[in-house]
Amino acid sequence: MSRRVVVDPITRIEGHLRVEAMLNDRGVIENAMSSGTMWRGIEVILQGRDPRDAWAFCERICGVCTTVHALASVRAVENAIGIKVPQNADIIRNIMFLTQMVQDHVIHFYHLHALDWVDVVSALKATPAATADLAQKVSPTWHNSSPGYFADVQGTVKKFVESGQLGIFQNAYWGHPAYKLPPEANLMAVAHYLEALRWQKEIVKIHTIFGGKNPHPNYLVGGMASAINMERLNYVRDLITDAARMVEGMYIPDLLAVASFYPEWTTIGGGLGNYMVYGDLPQNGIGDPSRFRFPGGVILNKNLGEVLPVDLTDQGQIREEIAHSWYEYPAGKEALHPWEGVTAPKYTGPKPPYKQLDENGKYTWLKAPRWKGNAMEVGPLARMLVGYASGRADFKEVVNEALGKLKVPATALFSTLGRTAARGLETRLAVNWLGAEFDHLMTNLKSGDSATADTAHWEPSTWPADCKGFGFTEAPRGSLGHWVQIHGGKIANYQIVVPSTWNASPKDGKGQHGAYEAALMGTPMADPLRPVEILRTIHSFDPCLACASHVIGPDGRKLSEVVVR
Ligand code: NFE
Ligand code: MG
Repeated sequence: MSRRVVVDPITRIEGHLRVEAMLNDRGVIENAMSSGTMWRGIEVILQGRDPRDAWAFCERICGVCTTVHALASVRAVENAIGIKVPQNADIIRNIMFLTQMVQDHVIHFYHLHALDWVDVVSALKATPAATADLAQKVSPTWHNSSPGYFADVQGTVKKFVESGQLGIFQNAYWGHPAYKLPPEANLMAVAHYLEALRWQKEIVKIHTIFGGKNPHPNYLVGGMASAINMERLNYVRDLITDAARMVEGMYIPDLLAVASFYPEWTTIGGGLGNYMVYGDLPQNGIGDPSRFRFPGGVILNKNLGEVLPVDLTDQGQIREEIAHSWYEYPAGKEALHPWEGVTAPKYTGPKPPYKQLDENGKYTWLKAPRWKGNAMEVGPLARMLVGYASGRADFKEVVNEALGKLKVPATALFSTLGRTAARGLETRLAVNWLGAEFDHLMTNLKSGDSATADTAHWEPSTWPADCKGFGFTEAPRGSLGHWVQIHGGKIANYQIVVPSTWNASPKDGKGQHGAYEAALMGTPMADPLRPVEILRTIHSFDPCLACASHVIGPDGRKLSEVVVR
């Protein structure tokens, strides 16, 4: 008789995710379901609108990956119409992209994921002087490391805990035996949690300088509309310098220090072993993938010896299935390429509040995207593996250095901890590239090239009557694609396939699980009433269900529930 653990909603993510895990007699997860519990329908809202406005609607799918849908959207429309943007537009978009990636990954590590590994309450037992010794050893270049500094942080945490109002730290599993850090490491991590919180509001000023605001900066079909001057550009340079110092001085040392206490998590949570990357960060236009900083490709069955090509326009490659999703397709259709995609919601689940979903029926608002019929994992781990397997020296250097420091083999990457480490390693690449993109922009401006947009095709009268296009990017959580069909100057169909839809997808028609579900299977759970193991693996993907199902919330859902039957 198996037991079912239900976590709904999973917190410290974006959006509304429910996980049901079935445990065997030994307390090991033997089956799992990932369910997106709400729906909004941005794809439906876009029909009939002006394609030049699509980015502004799409961008508001999510406040976390706050730029990526706008980027994919303008690229899709430009691809359909046949617009080639000036090089400075690509560079500014790359700067926006990298700013988003660095901010999002740091927030994920400290504010969404760290508390799965760091026990805040244990930090009260730390000796500030010993914490200072540890901090000076772990992150010798980081400035805040005195005993007085850590005593102050500890005092702040103490006030929190003694007030009995833990606020955002409420409802965690403090004291759970799965927490392995000594009190000093916990105190150091809590201090850096607070520092990262202050830092992340600074770095996004880069978005406000090039895009007018954050969240949801402005984009433009044809390029970028950025009013920039020298004083602002100098400020951007300072913000990039600070970001690099923070990533190298604090984030990466903390990541490696925390990881060293959890070696068992290099063998848990690997899941599918199939990885997909569309690629991004053009150096010679979006039409030349050979010059992307993030190379695209597919790895199947953990085979790093072969990287297969991905084609978003090949109707046999990317297709969405709905065998276990609350949607309907036209009669006889089981899998549709996004250009033929249909978004017709049909809820057939139980009336909420419900105790459990049926794994043999439909159980989620997410479709199941597949690549040549295979379930795929997308995101930082996929990107690091594809870069590594493609033989790229920059990827190999950061991966090999981390494996060496942690004294683990490359196979350790296929795991929950590998996923979390990959996110940090790509942040090292990203912050470095951010500086390089900025330097490139400055070189162009100094040489007199200040064009940031091509508006020759702004008027719909210059467009083909019927056209279709695709746009893509590598969002923080993975490969993102938008597909648009334009008839008579208006959007006839718009389909979005999002990173978290790939990762959080349900089973497909063949019964193949999505990445979250596959990664949970085989995980031993110490205490099903406090399912920290489920949180560790699910958080390692950094879920965003707002993106995945383009959703909002109905009334009356409980804020937190763990049911064990
Ligand atoms: Ni809303 Fe997003 C990212 C996109 S979802 S966070 O990154 O696209 O996976
Ligand atoms: Mg979609």
